[in-house]
Amino acid sequence: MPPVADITSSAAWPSGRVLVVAATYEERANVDQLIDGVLAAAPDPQLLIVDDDSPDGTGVVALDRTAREPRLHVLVRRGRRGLGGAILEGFMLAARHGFEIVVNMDADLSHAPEDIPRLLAAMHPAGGRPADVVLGSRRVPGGRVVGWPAWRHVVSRLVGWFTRWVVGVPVRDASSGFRAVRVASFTGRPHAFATGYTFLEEMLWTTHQAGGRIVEVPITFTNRERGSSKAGLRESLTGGWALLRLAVTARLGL
Ligand SMILES: Nc1nc2c(ncn2[C@@H]2O[C@H](COP(=O)(O)OP(=O)(O)OP(=O)(O)O)[C@@H](O)[C@H]2O)c(=O)[nH]1
Ligand SMILES: [Mg+2]
Repeated sequence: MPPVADITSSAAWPSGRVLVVAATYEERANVDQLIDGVLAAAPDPQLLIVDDDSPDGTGVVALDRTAREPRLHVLVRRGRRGLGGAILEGFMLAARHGFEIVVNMDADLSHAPEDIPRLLAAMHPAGGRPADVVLGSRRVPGGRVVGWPAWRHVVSRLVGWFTRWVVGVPVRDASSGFRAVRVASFTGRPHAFATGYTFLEEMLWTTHQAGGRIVEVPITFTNRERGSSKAGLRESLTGGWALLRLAVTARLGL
């Protein structure tokens, strides 16, 4: 059978500097509020939704809105799944359309769109060296998580500890999916990234390896109120395995 074709929004992309990329899978209950929030947070950034053909119609809802929102773009990937792969394709589109910075965020409103200007401002600290990645961090002073059960804190801290001390990425919240990234510093490097959640840690590791500057700014992460988590047991196991493989690569150069 021939592969099914992707669906992309048809409107032309205005030229721009910042592209917000949000991967979605079954986020119908959140996607409208996400679009409203991102477009209202600042006048310039454009928004790309990368949906993996969600059965609940998230992609259709987003595509529908592109007719009225020139700053909104949608890619519905068909025949493939995975958070990392979706974000990576977002980066590639950003590079192709000449954007300088990608802001990556979750679509379930755990990341506040109002924080986007603060992340962008930290890319260019006054008098300091520009950053390659600004990480919205829950684990620096002022950062916090609202609404998680205790076990989520434990797992998240274990992943953070492992990435910092075993893989060797000098940040406190490597699994945060809220980050501003200089597109050229990322797409210019060779990579074979994990297609799942471990993409997030791996991308920081390659940045650090290449001598890139990673800055953490505090954010409040609010547990999702609508829709269901995709970070279930299966994703946790494949993610854990991918993280172990990353540690072996980082430590032994294999
Ligand atoms: N395109 C795409 N997006 C995904 C996929 N898996 C998860 N996402 C999106 O990635 C973001 C993070 O996923 P979540 O399910 O919120 O994972 P989490 O934040 O670790 O866990 P919860 O907040 O508890 O749900 C959300 O915007 C999801 O819709 C996927 O396979 N493809
Ligand atoms: Mg979430």
